[in-house]
Amino acid sequence: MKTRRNFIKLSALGSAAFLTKSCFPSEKNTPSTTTSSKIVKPVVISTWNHGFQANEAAWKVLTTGGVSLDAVESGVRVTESDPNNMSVGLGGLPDRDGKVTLDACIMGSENNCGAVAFLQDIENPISVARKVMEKTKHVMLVGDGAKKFALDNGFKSTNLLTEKAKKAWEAWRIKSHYQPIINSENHDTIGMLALDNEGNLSGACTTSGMAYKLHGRVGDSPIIGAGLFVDNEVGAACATGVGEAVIRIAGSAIIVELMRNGMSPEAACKEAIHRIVKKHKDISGLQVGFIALNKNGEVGGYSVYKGFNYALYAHNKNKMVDAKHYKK
Ligand code: SD4
Repeated sequence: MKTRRNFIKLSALGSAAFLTKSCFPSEKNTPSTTTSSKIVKPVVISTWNHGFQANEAAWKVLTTGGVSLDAVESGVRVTESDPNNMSVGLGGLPDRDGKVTLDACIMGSENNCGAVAFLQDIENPISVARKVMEKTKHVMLVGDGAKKFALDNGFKSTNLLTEKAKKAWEAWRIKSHYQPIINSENHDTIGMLALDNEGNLSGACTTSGMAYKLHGRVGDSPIIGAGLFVDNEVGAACATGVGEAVIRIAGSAIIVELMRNGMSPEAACKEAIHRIVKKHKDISGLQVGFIALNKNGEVGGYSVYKGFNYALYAHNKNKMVDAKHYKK
């Protein structure tokens, strides 16, 4: 049943000048001015090629009566547990000291959120983040404290440094050039957003962070408002790329605010990318990508450089979409 409160919220979204009609972003680089009256749900969207497989797991939850929070957790756990993925969870590239340190956060439709950062030896940080959210009064635990909390809550200690990642680190150490490369070949952070059949939004974001980062460095991915933000009245957004640039503009929170003020998901992501570009004198190597999903089930993405893509599952179809970008 459509409550009055929901109706007001959706009317406000529907009358916004920038909303696109289809769940799939328009091919043109400009936001459509068509208003939308039809809500698309469920929808799940996630970053990079690895999102495709993660979406499958999330979709299963969403189409068997599950809620968006369970969907995003199940979805990104697939990527975390994949030893061949070298930027998330097990098999992630280590920091410059050879330690795999993980960052993750999760946010639900009731402003509920949890996060872990600089967590070692735990394969599924997203589930630890969810436990922080559900079992403590805190939002974020880091380092040894996060690990102790995980072990106390039944998580197993696992060596996350695979032979492949160790070899890559050893090869990097020969020159030790700190040049993190973020592109589609690296398959980077997974950020996932979902809208369930009840119309509720959730998001999850998880990463091993920048390869060969300084020991102790934490990026945007576990920071609510930077790597991920969800406001169930409006929409959700998440980020991938150079975390420092995302933190500096409170990227995901800004995108949700822009959507609240009437922008389409794609236009809001584009504006946030332009803000990053404007604030940096030199954007060489500065890849950042955002994805966003609003209450109507409309999505969008945008990046600084060409090469960022996302997986979109809607209308019973999972597909890869190349994001629009600022620069080739
Ligand atoms: C970080 N944002 O640690 C992450 C890395 C990433 O695509 O997303 N790479 O800064």
